[in-house]
Amino acid sequence: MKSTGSFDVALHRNLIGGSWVGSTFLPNINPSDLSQVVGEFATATADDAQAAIAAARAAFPGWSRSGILERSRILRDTAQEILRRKDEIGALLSREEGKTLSEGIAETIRAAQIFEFFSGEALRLAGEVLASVRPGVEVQVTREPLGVIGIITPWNFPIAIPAWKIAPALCYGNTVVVKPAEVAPGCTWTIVDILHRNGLPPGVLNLVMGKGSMVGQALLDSPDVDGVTFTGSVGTGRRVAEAGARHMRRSQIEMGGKNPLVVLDDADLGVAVEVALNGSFYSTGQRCTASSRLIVTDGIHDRFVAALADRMATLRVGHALEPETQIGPVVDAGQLEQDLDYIAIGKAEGARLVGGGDLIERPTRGHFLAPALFADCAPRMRIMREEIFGPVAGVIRVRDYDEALAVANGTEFGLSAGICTTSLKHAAHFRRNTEAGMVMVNLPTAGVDFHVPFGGRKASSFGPREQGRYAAEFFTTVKTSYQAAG
Ligand code: UN1
Repeated sequence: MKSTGSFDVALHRNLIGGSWVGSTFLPNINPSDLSQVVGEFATATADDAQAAIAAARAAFPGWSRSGILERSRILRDTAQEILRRKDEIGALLSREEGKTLSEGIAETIRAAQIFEFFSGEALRLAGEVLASVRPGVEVQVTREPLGVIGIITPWNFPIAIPAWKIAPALCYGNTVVVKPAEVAPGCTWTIVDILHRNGLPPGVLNLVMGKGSMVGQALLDSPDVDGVTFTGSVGTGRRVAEAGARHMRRSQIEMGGKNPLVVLDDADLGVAVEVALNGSFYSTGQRCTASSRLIVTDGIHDRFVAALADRMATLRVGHALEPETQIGPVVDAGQLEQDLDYIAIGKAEGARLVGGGDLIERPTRGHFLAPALFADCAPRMRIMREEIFGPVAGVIRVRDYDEALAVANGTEFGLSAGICTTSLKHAAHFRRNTEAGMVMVNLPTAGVDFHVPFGGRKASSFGPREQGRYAAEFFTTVKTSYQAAG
């Protein structure tokens, strides 16, 4: 332990083959208070990553044949410990990532629920027995673990995303090397520590924190990794897919979004405003499922923009741990710069800034940005085409539902799409015709259940869906076995 000012800054090491290792560390800075170091986290080298992959490979035969009761028990105990410590872990999440404390605790509970779900799934993995087309032959279809899984996670859901990749990987008998985002590694470190203490055998789960260009790249370059599951940017996702093709390896890739929320004339205005406010700005807009394109028909447009702007003006932006805060800080200086750049680009493109977009002073020095709303946006503008990943949304005015649907689908992304309407006909048509992996009616585009498939289309996702029972599509491989009856 070393001390900076009044904070004890614990050293958090990497876990390789069951041992905590590492001698160089980077500080994890609190975006609500840049003078506060949340902890010191080890930075792994490419050699550490190789050692972690070798440890995972060595542990695979044992873990893949381990009893399902043992796997289920470890996942359940982990769920229970996360839940027991939800206030402490939720506060850690808020301190390292900047979500409000209630968002941090809610995400921690979600991680516990994910471990609990997969604790049950470990006991439920089933196959099929079929009659063969050849008399006297029996056919079985079974699922086996894929092997060594490389997991690369982003900072914006620092506990839920690692949970929804690690839990199914272990549940189905795989071994793991996980690399969390450099900006917010603390929650992944905590999950790994809990799993380790709850009896996971050495080498089954290895943690390598550090730079994507070094540690992530080592995972991509290794011929000994059987599958990589990644959530992050489109650019990096493409590199993950290319490396996967080179190694003939399975890839599961979740990338960006430019998610549309359609608001029709017949929408309940109060519902539409709350849905847009939540979808666009909660979690500081740092969700790949955030609604960044608000596509609004003529008859409700002006009332909607005015009501949303009024509601935004009441949002309290501030330190993530203060109880009255509704919007926490932007995660780091680089992301803040990107958000401000896009706000400048929006103005230069001729969009009208209705409100927000300024830096905000608070008693602590942090990355506080007032959520920004643009109106008079055109679909071709960069702010309507490129993912900003911050609290910035734009309104596109359309004539009618048909134009709204065309604009909603006119994007290279296809993660989540939403509509606010009281018309059953339009709701049903939109659910069928939206080109997205997830669709929400009178609900925010962000904020999903943990037990059903998650993923998108087009440039948003590549490979099998995450979460729920569909997770087995990525984390297991199918075997068809034939046997002549004696
Ligand atoms: C959610 O909206 O509840 O990175 C989850 C992201 C997504 C997860 C969103 N992969 O924002």
